[in-house]
Formats: sequence, C-alpha cells, structure tokens
Amino acid sequence: MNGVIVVDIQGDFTQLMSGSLAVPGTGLDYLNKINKAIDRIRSLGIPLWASQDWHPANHISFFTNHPGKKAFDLINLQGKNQILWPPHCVQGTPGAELLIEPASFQAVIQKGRDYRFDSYSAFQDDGGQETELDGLLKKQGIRTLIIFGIATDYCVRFSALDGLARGYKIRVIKSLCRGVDPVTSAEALKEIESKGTVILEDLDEFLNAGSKV
Ligand code: VGL
Ligand code: ZN
Repeated sequence: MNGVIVVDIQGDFTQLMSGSLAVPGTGLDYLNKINKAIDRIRSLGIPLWASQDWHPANHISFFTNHPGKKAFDLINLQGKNQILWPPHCVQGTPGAELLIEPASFQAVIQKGRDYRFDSYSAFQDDGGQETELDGLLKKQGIRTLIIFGIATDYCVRFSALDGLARGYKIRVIKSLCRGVDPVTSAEALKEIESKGTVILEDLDEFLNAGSKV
C-alpha cells in the first residue's frame, strides 16, 4: 500500500507568506503545484498524512533563546551540531498554520513540540521520542511512502532516513520539494538515494509507473 507524507507546508517556511524562515522557490506557483498534487493523489484514493513543525516559543532551535547567538549559528547540543534558526512555526501563530487543507489528510503530525529537542523528522525528535506517524502508517498497511515538501535538506531528508530505518520504501518527488540551501539539498538527495530512496522528478513519474516504482 502507498501513502503520501506532505512535509511542513507552513507559512513561516514560504515566501508566499513572507515567512520568518522562507525557503527559496516557495511562492504562489509552488503552493499551487502542491495543492494540485494533493488533489490528484486524493482523487486516486491514496491516503495522505501531513507534518507540521509546531514549536513552543522557548524552543531550543531558536537563536533568540541563546543569548549572544544569531540566526544560522551552529551550537553543540548533546554532541551534535544544531543550527540556530529564526523563531518559526510557533504554536498558535499564523506562521505555523498549514497552507494546505487539513481535511485532505488522515492526520496532521505535529513535531518539535518539546522545547528541549529539535525534530526535523516526522517520525521522531532528537531526544528519541516517537510521533504517532509510524503507528498510523502501520495500521493502514502502508509499505511505500511518497514524500515531498519543505525543506529538502532538513525535514524531507530526516523523514526519508527515518522512514528507511523503519523499513518503508521511500520515494521523494524532487520537483515538489524546496530546500533551504542548494548545496545541502543536493547532498541530502544524494545521501537518501544512496540509502535506498528512489528520487523521482515529478508525481507523474510515480503515477505513470502504476505506482510500481
Ligand atoms: C525545518 C528547519 C527548522 C523543516 C524545520 O521543516 O525542514 N527546517 N525546522
Ligand atoms: Zn523547526
């Protein structure tokens, strides 16, 4: 069974909404493409899930919560590099809202809710706390995950890696993804491909293959 994960289509990540962490290439054309793809997938009866970055205001990934630091500084957190972001997707604020219709999805998976840990992956946070996603997918017999959204080099990348680690076949639709940085985005696609992800140019490439790719 196929399932689709639409990653973090939220105002703060888009140029369309002048987001605090606006990713290049996320104007109206992109949003129209995303919404068309979602409608097409729905019309084919393929179930979709959405992820939503959903941080408390005191979240550890915000540079504003680290005196003397600025946006995009790197700090060491429990032995790992952590990028300090501009505050984004704060729970209940307009920038955190999804720009896609929640009713199109089986469930919306909120992540990054624990102020102590970042959570690029829709499956688990950096503290190892699982979201409900894996259980929901398993309950519906999903074995192949089609993933697209924002950002290629962060949430798409880590959701793909964690999906692979949980035994799913992963297909990422490149033309429906946008990255923070072109270099790290290209590296991310190479990395997930080398671990078994199939990178597809567009949704047609998936659907035309009878969803068999
Ligand atoms: C993301 C940076 C910080 C993402 C989330 O959705 O890719 N990136 N939080
Ligand atoms: Zn975040």
